[in-house]
Order: sequence, then structure tokens, then C-alpha cells
Amino acid sequence: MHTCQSGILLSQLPSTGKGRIMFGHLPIGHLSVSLLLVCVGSFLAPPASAAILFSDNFNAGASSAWGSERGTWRDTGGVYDATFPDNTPLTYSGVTTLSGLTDFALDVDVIDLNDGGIWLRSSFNGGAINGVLLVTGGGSGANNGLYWHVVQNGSVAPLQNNQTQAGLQGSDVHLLIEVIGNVYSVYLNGGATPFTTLTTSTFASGSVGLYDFSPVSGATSPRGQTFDNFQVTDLTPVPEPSSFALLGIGAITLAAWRLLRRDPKCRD
Ligand SMILES: [Ca+2]
Ligand SMILES: [Ca+2]
Repeated sequence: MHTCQSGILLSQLPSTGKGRIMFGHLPIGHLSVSLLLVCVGSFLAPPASAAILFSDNFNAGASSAWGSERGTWRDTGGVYDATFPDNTPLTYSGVTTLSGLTDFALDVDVIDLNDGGIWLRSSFNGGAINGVLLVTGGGSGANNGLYWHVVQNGSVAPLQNNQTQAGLQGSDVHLLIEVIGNVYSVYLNGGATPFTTLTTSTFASGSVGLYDFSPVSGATSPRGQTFDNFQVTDLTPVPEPSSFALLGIGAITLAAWRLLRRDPKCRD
């Protein structure tokens, strides 16, 4: 008769009072935890879901999801802007069907860049806006750059990280904005590296929207900057398919079986 125990025993260590898993006569706590971390790490690492959450090209009018909370926004000519642009108080049109966004990408075209921007992790909050504001141009149409404001309850903190490029005013640009964790990054015209970034933990989640403080007169021209081809993509990390989880469990089982085989008491 041998003394090999085929089950798992949880014994208490008097010195520490902490539980310790025994497999046969071998403590496998450290090994199994290491294996578990390796396996869990292998199938919990992102990829992101990359699902498109919202998209609007304004060609058939603006989506009814736009809130037009302040500024009386319009969708004339297949592009979108505010009929009453302003910065005191700030104009805002948010995507009302999106809330609680955490990690995401936002694509948008800015036509005739002048003075406006993009709201990120934002909420209109009854007019006391919260959110990160990426300003496109700015300086009442004099700044050739992109920069950031943190806005809390309608109070605008000083601008940060103004990055300039000659000729930006009046040009048509594509912006890819990525919001991941505490880092906000904007890529200009397909650039491989961020044009400017902001790091802040002020807002963990929110919606997205548009801001306009560029000139307007008449229905069509001049309108200052307008917006087009607005799209939001989910970047929330998701677990890989369950097959990877099963692979991890299989690896743990195999390691445990090998430990048992090494224990001489477990051999007949
Ligand atoms: Ca369009
Ligand atoms: Ca405008």
C-alpha cells in the first residue's frame, strides 16, 4: 500500500496561517500560480473588439443620435457644424446613444479647419460640461495647431500640449483620436506617431461630441470649420476565444500530472 494521495489537500501552515495547496506530497502553490499567470496572461492580453459603435457621414442628414445640446447644429451639404458657434459657453453636440465609453478610437474629418474641437469621455451635464476637449486650430482661427483642455463642470482648465504645423488653418484634415486608459492621442492625416497627446485620469468614461467656435454667416458659406465622416470604434480589451482558456487549463493539468509522476510514492 502506498501513501500517494490522489486528491488536493488544503493544509494550514502554522507559521503564516496562509493556505497552501498540496498535490500528492508536493506543494505546488508557487508552480501552479506561475503557470496560471502565464496561461491567464496569454489569453487575457488584448486584442480589442474593434467594433464600430457609431458612424455618420451626414450625407442623408445628421443621425438622430446627435444631441445638438448647445449651438443649434445643422447638417447642410453633407457636413455638420453649429449654427451658433460659441466658446462662452462652449457649444456641444454629443452622441446621445453612447455613454460610458472607456477605451475607443474616433475618426473624423475636419473641413476648413479653424476653431472647434472634439469632446472625449464627455457629458453635457445640464450645461456644466465635463470632458476632455481636443481643440482643432483655436485662437479664433489664428492657431496652426491642436491642443487639449480638461473641462470640469463647465470650467475650462488652461490649454495643454499645443502642437503646431504650418498651414493647418484652413486645411482639410483627418484626425484619428485614440483614448486608452489615461492617455489621449491624436494622429494627424494618417501619421504613424501621435501629433499631440494628453495624459489625465480626470475622466474614466463618458460620451463623445463636437464643439464649434468657427465663423458662421448664412446657411452655407462661410461656415468656418465643419465636420464629416465621424466614426467611433470600441477598443475595450476582450478575452480571446475560449479555446485559449481551455489550452491554459490543459497546460495546468499536464504540469500537475507530471509532478505526480515524479513523486516516487505515486509509482506502483
Ligand atoms: Ca459627408
Ligand atoms: Ca463652423
